[in-house]
Amino acid sequence: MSVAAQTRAGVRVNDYDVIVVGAGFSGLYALHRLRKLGFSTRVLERGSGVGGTWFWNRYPGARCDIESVDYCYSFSEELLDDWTWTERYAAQPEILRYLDHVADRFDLRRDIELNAEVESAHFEDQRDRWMITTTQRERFTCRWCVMATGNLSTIKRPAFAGLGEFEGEWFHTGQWPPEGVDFSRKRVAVIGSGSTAIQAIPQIARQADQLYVFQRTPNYSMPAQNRPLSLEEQREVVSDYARRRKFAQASDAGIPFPAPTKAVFEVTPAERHRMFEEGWSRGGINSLSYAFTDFFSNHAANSTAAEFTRQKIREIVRDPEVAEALCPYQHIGTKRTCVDINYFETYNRDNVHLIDLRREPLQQITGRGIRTDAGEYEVDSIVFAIGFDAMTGALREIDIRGANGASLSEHWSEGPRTYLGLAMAGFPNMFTVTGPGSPSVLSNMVVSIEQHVDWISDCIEAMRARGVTRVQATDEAEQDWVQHVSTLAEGTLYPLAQSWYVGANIPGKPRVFMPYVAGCGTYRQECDAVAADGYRGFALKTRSESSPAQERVSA
Ligand code: NA7
Repeated sequence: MSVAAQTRAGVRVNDYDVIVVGAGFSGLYALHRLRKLGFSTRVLERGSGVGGTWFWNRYPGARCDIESVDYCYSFSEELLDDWTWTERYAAQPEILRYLDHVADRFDLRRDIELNAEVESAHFEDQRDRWMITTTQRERFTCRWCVMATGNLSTIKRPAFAGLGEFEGEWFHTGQWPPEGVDFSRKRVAVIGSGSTAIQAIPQIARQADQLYVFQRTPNYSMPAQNRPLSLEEQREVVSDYARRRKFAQASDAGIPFPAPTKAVFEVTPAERHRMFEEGWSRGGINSLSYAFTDFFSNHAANSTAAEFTRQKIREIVRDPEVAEALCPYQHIGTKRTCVDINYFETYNRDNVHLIDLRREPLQQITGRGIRTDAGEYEVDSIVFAIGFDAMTGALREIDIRGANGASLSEHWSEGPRTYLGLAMAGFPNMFTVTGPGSPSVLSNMVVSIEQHVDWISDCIEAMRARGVTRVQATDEAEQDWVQHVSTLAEGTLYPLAQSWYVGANIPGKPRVFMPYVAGCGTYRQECDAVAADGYRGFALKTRSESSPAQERVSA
């Protein structure tokens, strides 16, 4: 199992059993699990530190929208015991500290290569191994390749006319300078009004001299009702953690709350209002959606929560014209609901100005600011909170070629195709963590990540035990899964939204609803059944069928 350095045509090649791409929540846990199973494993991470999403997204106000006590690993009781969260929703620096702590605590760093950006991954048919190359010209071979590349790790690049002429400074929230940015005495523009902007705007407003928010589509946002977490509270949670996490694993969204039992119109309007008020006071991403079974499937049911939220916005924002411009009218929840701390309240500040791009479309960036149909706004800094090429971007950025040189970009030219969100037909021995076709971004990511990493590790271990050198999803299994995911989504309101869930935010991206909507619990059962059926839907090739060359390098 040890690492052997080979020389091919004079180039040093590092051999491993497994290469994991990415050192965020997924990659760190994958390394821990695989190493424990005795696989030589190397993690390649393009950042200069571990943390993935939480390494890059350091913009002011960045925090998780799942409660800290659930947005963390459950694989180690010791880790649960020796870490405490300070707030109900941890801020980015604290989450990054947690991931750094995990890397140290489990001695992971010695197998992580930082500043190593993977450029290509090519499958070698003769040897049943992947050849991975980084932009630094390092080469690695491995039997198994685990893409722990994240769902929101490829930014949508600002493609605004005139940006090159802008004389001030500009930033993308997803690539925030580690040293931070001081906006005091500055006139700042924020472009965007998604989750990121909604977190950043209240913070920037407190610092900047003037803040101009350029909003194209208003979004629904629920109050976080964030608060400090007491030690007693956390001790209580940890004392019963196994049960709590089991509950989350069996739930739809990967959070430990009971599933709703009633449809919206099964209760009286007064009762519904009371339940929405209760949810709003409790706060969080599921403030309103937690209560009803038909929230995501019935237009009229969904509209009741949408109107409730608009009413809240009108109550909070003093200027009725600004309040109306902030009111969303699409379905609530079908584009990820935002979670905020004083977002709508921020528009009551004198130094905050909402620019409604539906009334005055953005024309271009100029040397001094931003020009819309109504005039020019002079600013010193521009913050692009314009999102990500979500779910597929990070994989498509890499030149991935599977069996017979097939390219993943071509395989996905009409939208992502996977089996279980874990594997792609024609791309043997490659696994994706929380890939398209799995609950991923519709769930508590950490719960889904642990499930995927466990499933992948168990699969690789089972393959080793059986002497399998090549495992790949069959065309048929992939086709059936793609159809299944799509049929499930069609029974909901989700595919109707102009969201990054369907790729609507990236010009030219095929419109396909990417996540699996039936929930974490059902999904886990599907994955477990596939494994129990001897990896149904995967074609396996054993060592005895391999060539002598394969024998020499097999794990
Ligand atoms: P999102 O949710 O994709 O939001 C991006 C925002 O940027 C959204 O308001 C967009 O408006 C706006 N945008 C994007 N391109 C433009 C252009 N060209 N002009 C004007 N406005 C634009 O990304 P976030 O980073 O906020 O959140 C992503 C996820 O990260 C989030 O759901 C959480 O899970 C964490 P549009 O809606 O397209 O009109």
